[in-house]
Amino acid sequence: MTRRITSAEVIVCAPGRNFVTLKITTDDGLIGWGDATLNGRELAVASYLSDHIAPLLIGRDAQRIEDTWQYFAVGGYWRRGPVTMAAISAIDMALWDIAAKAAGVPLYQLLGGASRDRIRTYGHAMGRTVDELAGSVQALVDAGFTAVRIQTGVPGVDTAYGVPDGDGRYEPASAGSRPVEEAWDTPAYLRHMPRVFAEIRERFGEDLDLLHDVHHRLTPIEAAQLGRALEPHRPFWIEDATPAENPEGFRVVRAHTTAPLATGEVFNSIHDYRQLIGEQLIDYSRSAVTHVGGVSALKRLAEFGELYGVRLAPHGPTDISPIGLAATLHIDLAVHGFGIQEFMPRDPVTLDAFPNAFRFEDGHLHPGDAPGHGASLDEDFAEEFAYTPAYLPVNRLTDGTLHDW
Ligand code: KDG
Ligand code: MG
Repeated sequence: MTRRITSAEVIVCAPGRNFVTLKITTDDGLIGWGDATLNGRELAVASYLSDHIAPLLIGRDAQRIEDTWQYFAVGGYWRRGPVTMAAISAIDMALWDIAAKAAGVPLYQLLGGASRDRIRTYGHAMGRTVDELAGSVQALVDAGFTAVRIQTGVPGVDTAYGVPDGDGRYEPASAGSRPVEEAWDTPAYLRHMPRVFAEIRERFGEDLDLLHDVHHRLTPIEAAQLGRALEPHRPFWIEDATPAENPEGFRVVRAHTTAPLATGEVFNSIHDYRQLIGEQLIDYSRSAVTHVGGVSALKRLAEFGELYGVRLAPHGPTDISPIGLAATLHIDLAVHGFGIQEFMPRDPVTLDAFPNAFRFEDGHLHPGDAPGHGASLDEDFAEEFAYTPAYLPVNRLTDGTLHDW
């Protein structure tokens, strides 16, 4: 029995922020939804999908998920890359959604069933000062989180990754025709961050897990220094301590610290992890279902990591749409080698545009039991929110040199 794809539509909209969504329909009336959002480069993926891929999807058997993945990832000749892989991710998510809907079960049941009852998450605590940060940590603890990512301003530096300028939510991409320029000072950061960890540990005690995202800003030896300095305060992990495309750099970091390391949100293939996982240079793989190749690829990554004790900790910021987050949660629930899930609250208008079945309670998420992955796009509602160009910031050192953001 076959189930033919009859249409593949790409919808670009901005309920709360920009999103690219793929809607696949089959000849027996099933609809599958995929997230193809690539922050700051949305239209490239939309064109890749609608100009090059959608025409090839028509008539294919929606049940041949693995063959379709290989058809576009290998059959396309040009391998990998964020645009290609975001497109493939959306197709894969939509086809798994259709498969689970056809079976009448939540997606995790097709992925081996639940390996746990609920998914532990970490929240984002942020503040320009340590006092503000402590207030934000407290709010997360009050909401039930047992793990928090701590990001704060560095004295003498005007901007900070992960910290909003004013009150309210943090959203790094900003609307406009050019990226905003931010500032960075590595020595000031390296002096400040251990004091922040000490203070937060002191105020909140030993039980709370503390995470921190360096966002690729340190050289390997600087990252090693940070790891050593934070070690007494027991970080749960240090994320993207050094640019991820230099896997040998992680050998240097590893040689000097036992602080757990997480990386991978900018990766778009399991191949990017071969050395990092194979040599046990990291402890958590951080890919997004939307960027690494969908449900099939994220599950494969979790299983590769299991061989080496590297746990899956999927990327879950606001630029992963509720469709991407929903698909992620089914994998988190099903795979054995799961670590923790990032969870950033979405703009309420985003949640109105993307009805979904996942639920948050007491620091944990569950994907829900609706057939499929449980999320979709309300197209009529979303039509009111037109795409606006927006970019991630760029970063400069105090002397004006461009630096990793
Ligand atoms: O698009 C970039 C963001 O997703 C990224 O800055 C978020 O680093 C991030 C994280 O860990 O959530
Ligand atoms: Mg990150």
